[in-house]
Amino acid sequence: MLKYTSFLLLLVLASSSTYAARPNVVIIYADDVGYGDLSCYGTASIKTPEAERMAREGLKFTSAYCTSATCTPSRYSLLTGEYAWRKKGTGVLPGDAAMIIESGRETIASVMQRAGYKTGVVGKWHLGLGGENKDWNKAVTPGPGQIGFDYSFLIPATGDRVPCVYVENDHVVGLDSNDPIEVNYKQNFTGQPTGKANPELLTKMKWHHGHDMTIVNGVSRIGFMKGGKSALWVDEDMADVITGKAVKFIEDNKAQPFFLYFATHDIHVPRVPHPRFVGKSGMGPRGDALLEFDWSVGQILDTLDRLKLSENTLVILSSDNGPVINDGYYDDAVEKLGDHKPAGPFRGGKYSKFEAGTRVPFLVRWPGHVPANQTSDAMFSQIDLLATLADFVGQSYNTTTATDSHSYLDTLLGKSETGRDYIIEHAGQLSVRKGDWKLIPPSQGPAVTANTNSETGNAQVTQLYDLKSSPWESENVASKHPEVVKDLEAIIAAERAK
Ligand code: NG6
Ligand code: CA
Repeated sequence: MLKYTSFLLLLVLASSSTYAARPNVVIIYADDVGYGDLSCYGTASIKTPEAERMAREGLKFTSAYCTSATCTPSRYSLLTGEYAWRKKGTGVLPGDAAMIIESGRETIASVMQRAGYKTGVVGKWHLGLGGENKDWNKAVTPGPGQIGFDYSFLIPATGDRVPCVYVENDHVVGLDSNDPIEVNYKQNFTGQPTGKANPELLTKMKWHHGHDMTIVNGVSRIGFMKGGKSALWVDEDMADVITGKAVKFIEDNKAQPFFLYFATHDIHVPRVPHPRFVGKSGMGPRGDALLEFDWSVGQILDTLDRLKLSENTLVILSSDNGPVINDGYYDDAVEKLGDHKPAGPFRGGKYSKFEAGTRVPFLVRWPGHVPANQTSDAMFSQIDLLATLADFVGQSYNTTTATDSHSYLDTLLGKSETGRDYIIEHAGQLSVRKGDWKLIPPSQGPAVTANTNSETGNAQVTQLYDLKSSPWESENVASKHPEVVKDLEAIIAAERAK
């Protein structure tokens, strides 16, 4: 009997120790932070000490990519392991869109859940919520809970899109049932002021393009909403609120393996950082929002240190698309940019086919496991995070849905310098980078967008660049290397045909 009990005890001990050994995973996903925006990537115009700390204590990638030059498709691809461009309806979504990831579909979260992790998402969602016609006053489902998240605290779409409320575990936070909330993306509600009709009510900043509809907290947004006054967010407090929720998720789950997807609002528009960051960067609200982002990163790292979880937590920091200066508000971003180069040495930015559209900061920290203070030039794509993290936690994954995801675990952990063979970059259409070659097939549309004044990479001709000699994609050598053009065109065609 004694023997049997000690055998049982041994079993319990054995299983609990494997459980405790499973490292936590945190993805910090910035919004619109460019390759050159963090001081660890070389800018001298701004100091981002917490991201620097991540680079010092971990691995910095120089050739890591999000999948698309805008948010929704990048986030869709990140979570599902399928390129968003394979699927209709995965462009930048309005704030009342239905959820675009099917309920029950495998995601990074559900893989981690299957591995016994507690899973949470905090921050910007922008993947649609609920169905087509939803009542925001009731449970809004489907949501993160249907694709593998145990906990969610969301900005439903973006900071510049209504509804301007948080949604926690399917419910709008702080809603008063006597003041129901209504959302409409087609027409305004009678008597509601808008940024267009009532510019005198815009106390924080004026809109430059778009963003001329419902006014919340002195800022006009995209879309119309009415009611829900007690639930409206205060932009200045947003980083504090969501960072607080992310920290709490870590604290609540410190005794078990957890996966946290922490998607900041910073540094997307509207850039309305907390007063303690205002004026601190000398670059106006965009720079101040960067400092606020960096502060959020520090809060996560500090929490892991304080709870003695750092050695047992893999932290990944990246961004959903490249940088943009004027994204629709008069917020001094253009005027106060100075010498700062948000895209670093690369051309373009958010919305662009050029490198800066999708080449983003990518830092990996896992003290004692991932080499500290190292740089990796391996090509890595966020599309591979699903397969790579599945590998990390010893799970198989659904290769019929996560069709584009492949494990590069050794690359992610800095054990190998070999990354992807090629990177597919998506901005309206597909471009490809293989080795030092970058191909942008001919495309219609303006070379520079009128509103954001950013370079799109559109050209009527085929563009081929040698990124080694021309990182800024200025010298088109397509006519000199027809065989390279053919090879790269074939890669795109084969990817499309998959
Ligand atoms: C654009 C918005 C831009 C931003 C972007 C989405 C206008 C004119 N511009 O349509 O301000 O919200 O969508 O950004 O409305 S993203 O990072 O979420 O992809
Ligand atoms: Ca974005």
